[in-house]
Amino acid sequence: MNRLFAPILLALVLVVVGSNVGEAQQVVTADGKQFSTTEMRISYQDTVVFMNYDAVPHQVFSSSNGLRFNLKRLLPGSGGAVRFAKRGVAEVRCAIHRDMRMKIIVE
Ligand SMILES: [Cu+2]
Repeated sequence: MNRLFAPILLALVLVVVGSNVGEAQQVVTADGKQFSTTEMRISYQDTVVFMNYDAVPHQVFSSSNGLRFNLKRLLPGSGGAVRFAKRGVAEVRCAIHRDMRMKIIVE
């Protein structure tokens, strides 16, 4: 996707998601069919925004107990936010690209 445009999209996503006092947001990007990090520690109630910087769709999900989510199809240039309201470890995957894996540790 157009890399100049990506930060603008990200800014829009962050505005839409909003944020309450005491809750933080972190961003994970998908680029080159890889997540930008393999492991991330966040605090309970934090939000993670997943941004697709690739030219192909991704489908980011977690089946981990108590931390399940599914962002469905994230088209190129789009993003989705997940708020983690339980402590634990979310094994995050892409349903389309099996090699895309990361862990979110919710403390
Ligand atoms: Cu993918």
